[in-house]
Amino acid sequence: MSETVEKIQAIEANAASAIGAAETLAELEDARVRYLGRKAELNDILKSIATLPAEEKGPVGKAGNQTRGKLEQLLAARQESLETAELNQLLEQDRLDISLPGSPAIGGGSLHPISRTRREIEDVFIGMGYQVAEGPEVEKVHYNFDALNHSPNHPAREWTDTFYFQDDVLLRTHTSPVQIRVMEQQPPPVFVIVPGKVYRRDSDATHTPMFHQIEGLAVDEGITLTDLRGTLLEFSKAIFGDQREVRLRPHFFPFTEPSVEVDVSCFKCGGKGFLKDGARCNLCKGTGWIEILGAGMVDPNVFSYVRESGYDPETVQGFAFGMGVERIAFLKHGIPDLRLFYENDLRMLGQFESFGISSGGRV
Ligand code: 2NM
Repeated sequence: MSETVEKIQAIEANAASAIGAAETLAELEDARVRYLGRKAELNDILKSIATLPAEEKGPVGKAGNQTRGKLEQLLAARQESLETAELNQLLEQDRLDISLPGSPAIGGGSLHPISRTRREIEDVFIGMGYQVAEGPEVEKVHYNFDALNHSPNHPAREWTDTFYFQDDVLLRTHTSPVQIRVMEQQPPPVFVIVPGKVYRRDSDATHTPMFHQIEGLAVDEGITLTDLRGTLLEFSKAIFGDQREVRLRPHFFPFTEPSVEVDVSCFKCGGKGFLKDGARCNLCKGTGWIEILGAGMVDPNVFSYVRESGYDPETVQGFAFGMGVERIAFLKHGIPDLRLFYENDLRMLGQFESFGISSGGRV
């Protein structure tokens, strides 16, 4: 056998083992360039056939072409098996296991404790036959102060206490102006509660510049302070527990005469002022009573502003009351700082999730 044919056989053996050893398509391409590329040794040999002695031309040409054909086959086979392996690896990496559990569900929302307390309070009065009324937060001085019998120099009118837009337009400081608007719209009898946001220039642990009020108004012929007391006793029992009692203390409000502050017997110590272990009750500070709202008999001067729509100060009587929703929620749930209601910290809000959601009579 000629030396050249032996060389071809050696090339074939080396090339076959390089092809078999290629682990990636890139390595296989290197082997192809090296053994079958333009500058490959086998190529040089085939190109030099013309210069060989006549008796060698045939065997060298045959051996060279056979080797080239065989290597091309080996390359194609190796390429196919590497491509299959690569594809299988990709498929394995991308496999989607549809039996795995999904990502944790996003928790359901819940009513804000202020909304919930507001609806609980609304429900108590809706149960007694009251209607819910709402009105504007941007209000005229006439409805916010004048028609509510505030004297021209009443301190609440000061710009230091109240947010003004203009001399006669402000952010309402209570929801009472809505009661005047209701009376303008409908003659007595009227039984309404008015929930909503109110604004005062005040800010510390127990006062926020915006807070929520619920006020109530009952007007008819023959309404008395006793009706007010009975209504607020039922309200207190519904919100703070069946065993509660109420007491009325004299007070002053511009729009009511007489005016009272209303206390509920302490629901922590049962009104005793001390706890089971004898310690002074820290909720009522040992007094047995907790202040929950202000109220009174509507001043006849207020009716005179709405006389036109059927409120004759000589023939109708009414009671009114007002409470802070934050204050009720904070007493009921023992929340230490009113500002916590507005930080929207889910650790706080999440503690109110499990309570039933009441519609407050509306959606
Ligand atoms: C309170 C306390 C006492 C009140 C009075 C009126 C109206 F419109 F009838 F005059 N609305 N709200 C009132 C009375 C509000 O909040 C502490």
